[in-house]
Amino acid sequence: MQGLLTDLPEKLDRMLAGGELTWIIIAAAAAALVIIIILLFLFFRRKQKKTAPKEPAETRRAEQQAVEPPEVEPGTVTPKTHGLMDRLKSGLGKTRHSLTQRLENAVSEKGVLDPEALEDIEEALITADVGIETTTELIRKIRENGPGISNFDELRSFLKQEIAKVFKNLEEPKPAGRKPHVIMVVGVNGVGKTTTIGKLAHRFRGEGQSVLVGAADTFRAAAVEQLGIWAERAGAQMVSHRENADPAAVAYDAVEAAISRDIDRVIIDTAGRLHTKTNLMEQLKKIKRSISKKIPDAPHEVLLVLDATTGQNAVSQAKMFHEGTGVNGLVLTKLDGTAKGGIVVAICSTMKLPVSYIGVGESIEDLQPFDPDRFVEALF
Ligand SMILES: Nc1nc2c(ncn2[C@@H]2O[C@H](COP(=O)(O)OP(=O)(O)OP(=O)(O)O)[C@@H](O)[C@H]2O)c(=O)[nH]1
Ligand SMILES: [Mg+2]
Repeated sequence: MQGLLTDLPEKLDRMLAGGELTWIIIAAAAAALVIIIILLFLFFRRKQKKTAPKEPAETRRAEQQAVEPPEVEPGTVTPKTHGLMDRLKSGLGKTRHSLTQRLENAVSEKGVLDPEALEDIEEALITADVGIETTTELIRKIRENGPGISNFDELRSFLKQEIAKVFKNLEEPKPAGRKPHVIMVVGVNGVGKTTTIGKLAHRFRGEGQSVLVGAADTFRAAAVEQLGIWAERAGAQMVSHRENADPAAVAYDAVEAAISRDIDRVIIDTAGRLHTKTNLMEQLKKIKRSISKKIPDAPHEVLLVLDATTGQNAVSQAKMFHEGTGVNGLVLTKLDGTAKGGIVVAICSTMKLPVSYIGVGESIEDLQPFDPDRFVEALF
């Protein structure tokens, strides 16, 4: 080791004379330069990420967590039709993509609707959860019109027209003769009842109506809190009791408060029920009765919220709730999260109940009144 150190100046002299040291210094400087450039690049990239606008999903989540109520001016949530269509199209994107691809493949190969093509069309509709019954009926009609359908565009417009018919002539809930119009919202756990109430309240406030929400989901304190945040954001009033209070008493007080405060719309939130438990259904009936003690023809709307991603299970939920509570309108949520948006068709044709609203995203604007023509237009 000592020998090495004593030899070092000599070695350096020799390297200098031979020009080796100059090369080593140049190489070291070049390496240092490269390292500095990489560090600068990483530094600017981080800075850029920090200042870049948030992704829409992040923004939406942040929006939902915000407790500050937005300024809701009358008319602010009546988006232009093309805006609604764009949102609907993007919400139904998964369903449309899968369905059109399958249908296109079914007809494009031969240009005629032979039994094999019909089988493929049937499979495409069933995969989109249109339901066996409706699909069988549609296939029968396509077969009858066979010669008139020879390409994808013809098939598409035929299906649009036939599916739109499923939604027509369904009895809509009648508006209340006088104030307040009472809406009771029911459905199993986690389907989106409270979120839908928040979106609805925002929509009605945007139309210039006064809104009061009743926190009749008293099973969890968090449920009242969640509804409170939505009410605040939408600019709605809220009536709530303590945790575990009688939900029917909350509903009664909410309607009473709405009458005395001259409110236009009352929306009652209820707990997520397991439709298989009869006692829970009994409680919903009790809530309904207590509402009608204040206003005999209320609730004017019993809206059943169904999660579109649960597929055919939503049909059995609809049957159970309809039997128990006399549902007169449906809300299909989370259509943005599924390729099986055809469930809307299956439920309407099975239940003969109108779809009042559809949820196509988590943001406050992502609830639309259901328009059959717009829906089929966005579906294919
Ligand atoms: N992607 C998407 N998510 C939705 C939609 N509607 C509701 N959600 C989400 O569904 C989840 C459950 O919503 P809630 O409103 O709490 O459901 P709930 O029916 O009130 O649930 P419980 O009170 O527990 O019975 C939340 O994360 C919502 O953001 C929708 O249309 N699209
Ligand atoms: Mg809830």
